[in-house]
Amino acid sequence: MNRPFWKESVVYQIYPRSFYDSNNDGIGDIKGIIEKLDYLKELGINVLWISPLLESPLDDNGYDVSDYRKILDDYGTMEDYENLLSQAHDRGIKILMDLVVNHSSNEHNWFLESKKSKDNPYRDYYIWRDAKEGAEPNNWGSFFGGSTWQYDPETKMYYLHLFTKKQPDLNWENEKLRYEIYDMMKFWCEKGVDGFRMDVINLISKVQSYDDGIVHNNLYGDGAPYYMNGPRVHEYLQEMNREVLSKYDIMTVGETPGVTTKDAKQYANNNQTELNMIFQFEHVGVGDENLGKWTTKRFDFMEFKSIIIKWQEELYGKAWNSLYLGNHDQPRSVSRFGDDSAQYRELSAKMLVTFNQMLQGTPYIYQGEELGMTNAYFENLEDYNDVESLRYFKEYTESGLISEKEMMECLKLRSRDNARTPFHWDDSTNGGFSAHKTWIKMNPNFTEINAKEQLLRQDSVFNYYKNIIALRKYHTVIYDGKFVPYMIESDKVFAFTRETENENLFVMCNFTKENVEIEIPQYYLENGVCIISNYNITDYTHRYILKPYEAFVISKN
Ligand code: ISL
Ligand code: CA
Repeated sequence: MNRPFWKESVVYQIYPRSFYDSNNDGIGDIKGIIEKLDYLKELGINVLWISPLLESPLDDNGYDVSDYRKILDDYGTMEDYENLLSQAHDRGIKILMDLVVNHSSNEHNWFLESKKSKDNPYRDYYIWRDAKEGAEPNNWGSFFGGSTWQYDPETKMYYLHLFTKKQPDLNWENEKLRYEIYDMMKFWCEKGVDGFRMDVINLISKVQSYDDGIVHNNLYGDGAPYYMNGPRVHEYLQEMNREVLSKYDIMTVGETPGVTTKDAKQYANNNQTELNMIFQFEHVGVGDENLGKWTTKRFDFMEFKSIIIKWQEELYGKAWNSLYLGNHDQPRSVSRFGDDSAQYRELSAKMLVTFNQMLQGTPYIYQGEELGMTNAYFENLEDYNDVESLRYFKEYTESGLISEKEMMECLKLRSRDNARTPFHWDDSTNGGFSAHKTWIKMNPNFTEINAKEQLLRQDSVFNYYKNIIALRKYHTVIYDGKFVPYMIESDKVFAFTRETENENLFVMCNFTKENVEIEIPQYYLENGVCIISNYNITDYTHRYILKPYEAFVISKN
């Protein structure tokens, strides 16, 4: 059967600042990625998504681009990037670029021009509004705290920024702007990139009335109904598809907070008029409360389970899922969904990847996840770097919504910095990442958790990841088998089967540290073969006691 490469791939996400520092300035770089391509090849992944490498003042670590055609000096040169493309391609690895076009940096030339005067040719590249009764045009709160509007004294108007004030939103209503973006995308496609991960691409179309939003947490109004999956977003993506995407053999994944399965079926429709797939957020938002993600509550397993089942069932045959448990915006997956204690860290990391990779869709691995890297759990506010953590700490503690002590606990569990500390290559200085003081503090546990040790050890998390990735080559049921949930009522295990005419899989994952009694269907016991198990067990019985965080997969032909 002829399948597009993006359905058959396992994607690995690199956060370049923290991957590998080749010139010892404390910052990861492109040459560092090139040096580690063989490591990635060994793991078995075949697509890399690299977080932004472009020119940026780094207000949001590169998600604020000031030149869409220039590599940031910290990371290297255009020549380095071209070299990375060819070296990766030589190894059969494709590269996705992170496309950040809902907003640019306020230091982008377009914005510098736009703010000069009301009749500047670039004025309409951004979203400018007059004050309303002497204040912000509406009550919307930004993703990173504060208002979404910033007053600019030069022309006495406000500009919209859904993220920080250094990330003004681009005005997609303007056709000229849209075609500049398409040209820029073609520039990168011609260079040889194999696709795009599109940052918050479902926010690009705004309801033009700019009405106030409902106030949920007593500080700002919720603008989401006016900018999430807005009125023209599908029109814009179809235009982008016609003008750029359809002209190349590339892969696209849209980052789309706040989407439902219905939205997904439009964005990632089988006719492929928009994107190949999207990242949905429901399962990583489980348990969010009135202060959003800033809570210390453990995720609710039953809710998590029903969300995953819904996405698996509703997209089957209609659109393609992307499968992830972590990325640079989320805590470490083993800390959030597993158990990062010394006793269960490796077992639960292996259980989680069994779960994630046996679902239907394209799996994503976030750097370090394949070692079972854990949250950094920084104790001091000074150790945090991320603009989101710092701004919310200030806003929520100063307004009295939460105490400083409680907010520190929330940061330890949910700050994006947990996943942004440098990769652990070995147990030497700074985990072998760099000989220089690192741009963000190291997670001190690199002495126990590092790639060098795990590559050598047969039963490491790394080798388990390698095995599970390799399974996809031999068991095509992993791509296209129908997902059928099993033991739906259990609040401890996540179990399901994957079914095709030629082969069926029985997948069992214990999400707790308790023993759990289960029944394995006779069908899978007669001539079934265990293809992976995190306890290395090969023999199963009808009545079976699962051990803590146990996971296994039985294949039946
Ligand atoms: O990180 C989040 C929750 O903690 C999300 O709200 C996040 O801001 C949202 O998913 C959008 O993320 C993307 O765009 C942001 C950037 O900061 C993120 O790193 C990026 O993944 C703005 O460009
Ligand atoms: Ca460097």
